Amino acid sequence: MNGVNSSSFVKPLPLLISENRSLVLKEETAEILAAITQPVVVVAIAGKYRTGKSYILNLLSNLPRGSGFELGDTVESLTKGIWVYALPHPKIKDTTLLLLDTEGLGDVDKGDITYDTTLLVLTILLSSTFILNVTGRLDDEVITQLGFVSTLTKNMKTKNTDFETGDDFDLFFPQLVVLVRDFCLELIINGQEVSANEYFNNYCLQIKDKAAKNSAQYNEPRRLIRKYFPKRSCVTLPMPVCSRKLLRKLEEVPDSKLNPEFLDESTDFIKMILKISEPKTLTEKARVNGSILVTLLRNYLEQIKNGAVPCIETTLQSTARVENEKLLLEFIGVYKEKMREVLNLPTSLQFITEMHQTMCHQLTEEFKQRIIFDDDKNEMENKYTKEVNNAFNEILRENEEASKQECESRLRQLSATLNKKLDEKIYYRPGGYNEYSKDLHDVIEAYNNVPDKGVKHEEVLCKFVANRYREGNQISTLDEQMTDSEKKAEAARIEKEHAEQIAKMQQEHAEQARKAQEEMKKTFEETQIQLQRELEERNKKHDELLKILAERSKPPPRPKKRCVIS
Ligand SMILES: Nc1nc2c(ncn2[C@@H]2O[C@H](COP(=O)(O)OP(=O)(O)O)[C@@H](O)[C@H]2O)c(=O)[nH]1
Ligand SMILES: [Mg+2]
Repeated sequence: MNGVNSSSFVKPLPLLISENRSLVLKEETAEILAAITQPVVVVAIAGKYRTGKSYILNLLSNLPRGSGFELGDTVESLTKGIWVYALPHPKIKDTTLLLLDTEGLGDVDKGDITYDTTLLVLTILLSSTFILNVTGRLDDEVITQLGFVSTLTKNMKTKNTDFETGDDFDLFFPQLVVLVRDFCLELIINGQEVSANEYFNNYCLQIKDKAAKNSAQYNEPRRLIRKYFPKRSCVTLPMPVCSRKLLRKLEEVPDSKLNPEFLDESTDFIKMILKISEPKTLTEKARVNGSILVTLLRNYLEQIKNGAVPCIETTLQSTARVENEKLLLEFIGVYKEKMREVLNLPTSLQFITEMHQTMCHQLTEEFKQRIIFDDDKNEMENKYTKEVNNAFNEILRENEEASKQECESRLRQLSATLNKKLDEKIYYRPGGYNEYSKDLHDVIEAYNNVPDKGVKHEEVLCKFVANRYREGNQISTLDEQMTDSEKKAEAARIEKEHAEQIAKMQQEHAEQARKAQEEMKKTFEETQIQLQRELEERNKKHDELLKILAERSKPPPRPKKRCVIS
């Protein structure tokens, strides 16, 4: 997660504006700033009005001339409150450089010490590098301008107690860069030419001997500057141009017409600021991003609005709470998004579990790293685990629902023919239950062969089958009832047929008997006739024979002169 950078910033935007002598957060800008999830390096500039603060920030912003922070070429300050511009850090990867331009201290229009101090306190608390822009000489005037540090213990506190010593301000403070503009003197200590840094640290901030006159008053701001800003440096810049006329239109002056020394030294200054400015942190570990910065600012403003002295500890705690909650939401969001990317629901429980473990492995460590503050760490980690589990369970539920939908839809498709047959009452007939059972079995088999139905495939099938139970029962009962009466009708039919057959056979038998009798009678009669005839024939023959015999038994007639047979 490289985070969102500064791409929404095309020009500097007002972050805090003054309304009725109080500072009001510009929500539109806060929203854009809060979207920056990259770590931020915050470079802020403060100092008197019209001392070239906006001009130098524009050099840092690298924006085209005329499109950066607006320059005030009249006495009236143009920078009301705090303005902000964000750009990708030119040297540190995946980091955003935030430039904060503050309203001039000692603005004639707003000669209000409380207002100036509030602005300074907020700028110091928000920045990682705080540039104090001064003009002219590197002398007591600079210390006077840094004199606000003496009032800081009254205007901010680190712990939520009534007594503030400022002992640990340095832990939360940015590094200090004193930038002296229009500087034209030589810096000499004990006859030796020294750098601005050396001069500032060894001369301007020198602590006087306690015995010296007014030493306590002299030493106090110096002691506090040394204490609160252990990391500090001082740079001088010469006049950019000589002519007053050109000074007023400095942004329109091309580089070629700028004082070459100014050009070189301002370029070195920009390089040095980019080099020494570190990403803003809340604690050793917790890096500030745009979102955290806005939350910090909101918290500080809330306390100031309620008339309280801004407390770093309270602010950090509530900021941590708010930011950790945001972080939690962000990570849960990423977890859900990534899970949805890899999962094509419905899918197997095993695959979801494997993906869940992979995601947890990838995200949890990063989450733990990004939790702000150790105090909250265990609680946040537990909350994170709980939320990830909730998200996991939600995905499981979604998977179950997707599987249910898929399985039901499949079953609906597959049982369309069966349902049609049911509508057309095709199964309501003897033997219909067998056909119904076969069709249902085919549906189930086809359903079982459908791949990737997910975790609910059995449950949906069981429900489907259970829902079919009543209808199957109805078909089965009807089938049985219809089959019973059918069987009885069949038996009666067979019995009747049998009886008819028997009757028919008896009839045939009788007919045959009758015919046989008739035949016998006929044969008998014919035989009788035949016999009669034969008898008559025989009698006739007998008679004839008798006649013959009788004839023969008559004595033969006496032969007449004929030969006699002997
Ligand atoms: N003398 C002087 N004037 C400058 C310098 N830089 C910018 N200016 C001019 O001072 C005026 C105010 O500049 P600006 O950056 O708006 O000052 P700011 O009010 O501190 O932000 C403008 O007319 C600039 O052209 C500088 O280094 N020296
Ligand atoms: Mg300005």
